[in-house]
Amino acid sequence: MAKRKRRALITGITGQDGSYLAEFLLSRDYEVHGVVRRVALEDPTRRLNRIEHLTSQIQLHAGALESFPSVYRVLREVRPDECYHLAAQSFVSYSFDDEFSTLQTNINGTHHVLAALKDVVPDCRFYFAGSSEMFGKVHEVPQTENTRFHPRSAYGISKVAGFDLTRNYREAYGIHASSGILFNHESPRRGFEFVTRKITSTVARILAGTATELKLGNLEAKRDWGFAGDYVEAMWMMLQQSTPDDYVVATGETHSVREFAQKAFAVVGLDYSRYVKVDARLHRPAEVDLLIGDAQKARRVLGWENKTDFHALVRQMVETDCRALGVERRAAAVGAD
Ligand code: NDP
Ligand code: GDR
Repeated sequence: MAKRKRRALITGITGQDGSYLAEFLLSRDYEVHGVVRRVALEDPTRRLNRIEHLTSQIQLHAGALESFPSVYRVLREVRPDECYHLAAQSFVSYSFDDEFSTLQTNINGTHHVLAALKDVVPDCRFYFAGSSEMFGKVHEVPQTENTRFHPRSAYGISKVAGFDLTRNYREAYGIHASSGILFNHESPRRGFEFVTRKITSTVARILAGTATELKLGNLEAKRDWGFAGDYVEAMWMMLQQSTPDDYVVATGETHSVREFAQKAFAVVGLDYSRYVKVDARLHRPAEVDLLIGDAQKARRVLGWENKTDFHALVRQMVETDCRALGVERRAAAVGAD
């Protein structure tokens, strides 16, 4: 008899990570299901754009993260072997504008998924999308699984709560629940509001003649930036372990926003200092100044490795944005110099 395919459910499948994870799981012969907001099914061209190329291979289910019955229903319909809980209000800056919706979506959403999973499919393995924002005002450098949390935003607080909920479901109810403490990871599919994509998409627009400057906030903030495609593999690896646990996933290198901008403009032969303008309104009320992760445990236990370096990441993002605007020839001509 043919063996049943392993079945994965991804919340947040329409996001950057969800799209790469869906591709990765399909390549491993999983049956892939995703939870999406009902409006996404009504407006697929815009709202499903990152997974457009996958829609014939995956099954989508309408569900509201804020509603326990709706999450429960999807889990009962799908009965997954593995559940990757990625859905969240993920933009830190917005969490200062609306703490309430960020806390509600991120904390209750995680609680709903865990509570339903415990009832419907207690053997299902669970992944929680934790974040380096939990370290916030860092207590040590680099940050490991043992570094104390000190979140600096409602977003960071919501992720600490999700992390604690995940650990508690593991310890109290024996759920195979793991958290990845993932540091920033980017790609050409990154949302335009995040600083990396804001920079690379504006570089392309400047080259195309449709923008003349780039307004940024804090140029000195330092982040440990990796490639999303590499990071989703770590999520999967965590759920293949016999024992659930928590892992830092990071490159171990840190760069400032200024360095990112400098490099991105340099890819197309431009001097960033002529275009970047600092706008004080883009500074955050409480900033996370420096993040750099130590992923030794993920390397040792999971066998995970970071395959994309900072330079390759910046170049890939700039080139993709230039291609989308038809200015890749100009960019390539300079890049070849
Ligand atoms: P994105 O912002 O690209 O995607 C977020 C996803 O969550 C989207 O599918 C979005 O759906 C969904 N979502 C948001 N709000 C709701 C809601 N109220 N109900 C249902 N779905 C909702 O994030 P990433 O892919 O970059 O990140 C994935 C996860 O990993 C997030 O939890 C994020 O906080 C976390 N994380 C990300 C890191 C990174 O550097 N990328 C680092 C560490 C953690 P829709 O398309 O309908 O809006
Ligand atoms: P972050 O990502 O907050 O680290 O959260 P973001 O790209 O928004 O900010 C990174 C740093 O850049 C500084 N910055 C700006 N940021 C934005 N968005 N826009 C600007 O114009 C700008 N100018 C400077 C910020 O102050 C900050 O220091 C991301 C998200 O993916 C989270 O979901 C995830 O958990 C963390 O990474 C790890």
